Amino acid sequence: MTTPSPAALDAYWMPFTANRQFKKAPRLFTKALGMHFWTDDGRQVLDGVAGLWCVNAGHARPKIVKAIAEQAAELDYAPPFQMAHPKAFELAHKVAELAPAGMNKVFFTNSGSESVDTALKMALAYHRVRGEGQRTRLIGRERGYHGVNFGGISVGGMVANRKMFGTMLGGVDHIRHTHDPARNAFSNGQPANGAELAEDLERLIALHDASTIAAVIVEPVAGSTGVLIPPVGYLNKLRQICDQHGILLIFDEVITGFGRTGSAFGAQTFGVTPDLITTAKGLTNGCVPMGAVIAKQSVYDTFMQGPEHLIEFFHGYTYSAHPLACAAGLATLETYAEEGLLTRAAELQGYFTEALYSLKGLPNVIDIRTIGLVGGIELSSRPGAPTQRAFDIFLDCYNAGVLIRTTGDTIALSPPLIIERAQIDQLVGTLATAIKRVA
Ligand code: PXG
Ligand code: PLP
Repeated sequence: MTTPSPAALDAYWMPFTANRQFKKAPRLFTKALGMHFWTDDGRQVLDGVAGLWCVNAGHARPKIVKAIAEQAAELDYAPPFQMAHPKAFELAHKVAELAPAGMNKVFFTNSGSESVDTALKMALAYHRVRGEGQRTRLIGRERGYHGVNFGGISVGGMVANRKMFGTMLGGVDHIRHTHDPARNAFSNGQPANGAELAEDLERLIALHDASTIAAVIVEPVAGSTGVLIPPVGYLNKLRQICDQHGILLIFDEVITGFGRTGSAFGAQTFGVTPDLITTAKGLTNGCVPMGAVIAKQSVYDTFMQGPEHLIEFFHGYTYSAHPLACAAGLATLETYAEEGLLTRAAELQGYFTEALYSLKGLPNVIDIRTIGLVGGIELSSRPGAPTQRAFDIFLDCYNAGVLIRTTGDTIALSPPLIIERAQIDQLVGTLATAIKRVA
């Protein structure tokens, strides 16, 4: 296959991409299998980021491919409002089995962004059903990423994703982020310093009063903003403050869900149970778009009052619990179980961390953060040209046959959980060469 002409690339307005730059030198994948992509000019590229943090079992897994194909032929679509199909219930059960104890109700969406907006609406409605409808405030965190819908960008904390879009949701506030390189650089796992940053929530409670706050949403590990790992004790403290004040705690596990940190969910890795978990990505191994919100039994029960013939939660999507997505999800969870993938990151994290720490001391490397099979390598920015150094390293790796991801001047790695040790060596070795070459 030859690279398309500029005219052939014209109509597609690409998401989160420098369109003009890209179309001058396009990068196209035309095939994927296991740990690899292939480009349109036939080059093999090692996938260091599981597509976009989603292909946790690797690409084109036969069981998942077969399940999707068979489902398309058998039942392509079924309306999800006042109707259903069997696999929606089966998948919800399987997801609930993996979730922390007591979190056993599953609401399906089509993406992480939809999961986030669903969870925020659930939190608001939950308090209203309980007779505390004045709890309308939502609290996010600086440097949080919660997708791109209006709720998500409102509680999110990335200025570029917010500044163009007006006032967004009213009544939102943010606690401080936990990134503290001065105290925590090269922490190797959870940083020791910063549990007290959870007390920033008390500042907002003192300002707004707890009786106005519905929920707090955080990522257990912030992914998109540079792999920020929670300090020891931080999430426990957030949980404790929320409990004390009747505030729901939402963990956005769109990245950390389905094995990324060494357990099914980050909640389990860090031993803290939220009230709602948002997921997407790894739920279907990235094959068919799907997300889910997992709720505590007690949250669900609160809704199940009033006359039984009335709808309890006025929310849902045309494609909630889409049959193809449910089939993909069931086959994905079977694949994870058969191959022990949800705990594989815990087994490999020692090797992965050691490999990444070999980059310490290379030019411009100012921090390395790892947990499970996620890694962040932070580089000092070029004066006056933030993001350029990391982007040049991205291109260098790509040309050398390895796909990585950059955010700001941090390189993020999140390989499929099937990665082998030799492939970790290739990933980190290629990255080391690129860091030196680009310096
Ligand atoms: N919450 C979190 C924590 C995420 O990481 C979303 C919500 C939104 O999911 P959807 O499916 O609507 O994209 C995400 C998505 C990156 C990157 O480069 C990360 C995401 C998406 C795109 C790029 O880090 N995470
Ligand atoms: N816009 C219009 C005009 C619609 O009819 C619908 C759904 O019926 C939507 C938006 C929402 O679409 P979805 O349910 O796929 O999110």
